[in-house]
Amino acid sequence: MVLGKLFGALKRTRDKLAAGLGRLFSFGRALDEAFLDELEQLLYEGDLGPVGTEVVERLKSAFRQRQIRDAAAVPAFLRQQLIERLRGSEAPLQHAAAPPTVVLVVGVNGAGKTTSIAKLARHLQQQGRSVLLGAGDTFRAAAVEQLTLWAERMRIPIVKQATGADPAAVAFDAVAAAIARKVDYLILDTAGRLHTQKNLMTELEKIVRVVKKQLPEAPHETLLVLDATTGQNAIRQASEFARSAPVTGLILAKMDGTAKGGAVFGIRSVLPVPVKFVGTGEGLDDLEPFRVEAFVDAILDFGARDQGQPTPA
Ligand SMILES: Nc1nc2c(ncn2[C@@H]2O[C@H](COP(=O)(O)OP(=O)(O)O)[C@@H](O)[C@H]2O)c(=O)[nH]1
Ligand SMILES: [Mg+2]
Repeated sequence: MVLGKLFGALKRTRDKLAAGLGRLFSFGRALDEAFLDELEQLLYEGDLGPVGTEVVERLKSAFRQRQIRDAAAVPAFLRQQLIERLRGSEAPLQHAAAPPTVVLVVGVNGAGKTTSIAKLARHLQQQGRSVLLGAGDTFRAAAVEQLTLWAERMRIPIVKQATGADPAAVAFDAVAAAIARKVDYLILDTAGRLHTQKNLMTELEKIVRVVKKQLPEAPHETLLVLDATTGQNAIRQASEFARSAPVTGLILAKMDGTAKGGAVFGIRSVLPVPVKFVGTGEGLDDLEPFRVEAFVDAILDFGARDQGQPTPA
């Protein structure tokens, strides 16, 4: 497997786990309850949360049933378990039966929405798709400018109104323009005032209603952008958004520079939708489709990894 940007981006998450895992696996220690308790603690500290505990519970029962007898078999077992936990979390971006495909992007302020939209537009553009952007974050003056700058850089058209305009009106205009211009994708930015504020959710609902007036099947994707550096906070946001918006996928921004990449497991346990993309930096090309195996391999480093044996069936 090619070690891409994701592997580089997850260095801090991997390093945090690796120090402990390396210690645990490097002395030829016997596999016993103490070993497994230590492993559980390590996974917990690596922000794997309850999933770490569940996986170690599985491991403990495999150990008690003598399916696993020595420490060398643990890495492969763990890897397989973590991959299993993320089953179903890899999926391509949906597209409409007939263009345009409407992608609504939601999330709290600062999560990385606007930057991720620019990256996603670039990604689609590179696949030969035409893209239109809708500047639906009309609350912050800088937000429309920020998206406009990205659009200009990529020579992508943008539909916008003045700061303070009704975001639903922007969405309506953007959908009309997407249909008229026959673009493949319309990506709609939104404001991200705190998700706990009921009016934000009311506003998102209004945007969706307005979009449906012209395209009943749209939005084809509602992507929630979460800031991976916030760990537990991202998990909380995921569960709150899950309750109020029909989120169909996730973008995990800022996976670079965080040691909390393991939060993916916690996020997926409260909001089991696919992780469509991972943000690995601030540049236009710093977006990667999520790959489960590559992700697990990027966070696990046992030092003595090559001792791993095939997982028992
Ligand atoms: N390192 C890093 N920074 C990011 C990433 N995505 C976004 N950012 C930064 O996070 C900050 C907030 O992003 P922005 O897109 O404005 O968030 P928004 O308020 O949700 O629209 C900006 O400084 C971005 O450059 C990422 O994947 N990696
Ligand atoms: Mg923004």
